[in-house]
Parts: sequence; C-alpha cells; structure tokens
Amino acid sequence: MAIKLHRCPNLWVKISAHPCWKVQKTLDEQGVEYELVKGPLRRGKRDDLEKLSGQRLYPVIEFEDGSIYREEAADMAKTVEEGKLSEKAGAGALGGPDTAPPAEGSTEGGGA
Ligand SMILES: N[C@@H](CCC(=O)N[C@@H](CS)C(=O)NCC(=O)O)C(=O)O
Repeated sequence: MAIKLHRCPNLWVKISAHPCWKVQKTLDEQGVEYELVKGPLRRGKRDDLEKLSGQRLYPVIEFEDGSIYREEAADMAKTVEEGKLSEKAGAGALGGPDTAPPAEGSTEGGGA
C-alpha cells in the first residue's frame, strides 16, 4: 500500500507527544511504506491541506486512491498499530462528522 504522510515540517521533534511523530513512528514500527510530504508550519499557510482534508491540522494520511484519513494522532497511531489502516481508505475516512463527506445515497440524517 503506497500512502503519503502529510505532516508538519518539525522533523526533529521526536517525542511521543508530538502528533506527527507519533503517527510517523508507528508507521515505521509497523513497516508501513509511506512517502513523507512536509507541509507549512503555520496554520494560515495550509490552504492546500484544507483543500485536501477539509481541515488544517497534521498529520494526515493520503491513500493511493486519493482518499484521506485524519483523526486524532493517537487514534491514527492505534489504527496503524492494529493493522487496520487499509480499512480507512475510501470515502468517509475523515475523522469527524463535520469533515466527512456524506455516503453516496445518504439522506444526511433525514432518513426514516
Ligand atoms: N490533537 C491533534 C493535534 C494535531 C496538531 O496539533 N498537529 C500539529 C502538527 S504535529 C499542527 O498541525 N499544529 C498546527 C497548529 O496547531 O496550528 C492530534 O492529536 O491530531
């Protein structure tokens, strides 16, 4: 599975509390291949990230099919650890109801 890890540029911060490092380290530990895509430090400069993921925080994982996975870093790391990353590929992989696209055919909560 070829994925991209979009992350902040602070590559030297390697403490487990750092969201981007937490996910990157887990990918490394699990032997998941990825391409590192460094983004801008300042949130105000993250227009591309917002277009990609609907929000402005890193880390974000982009799958080969272009779908996006973003949750709290700790949850992302857990997903990777549990070998469930591929389950997040495809529509609806974003972390929150505000950013997740509605499922095809969805009535957006208006169903009976
Ligand atoms: N609670 C979030 C925090 C994510 C976060 O703060 N990421 C950093 C990069 S490691 C970031 O984008 N910071 C920019 C900002 O907060 O403006 C998580 O765990 O995913």
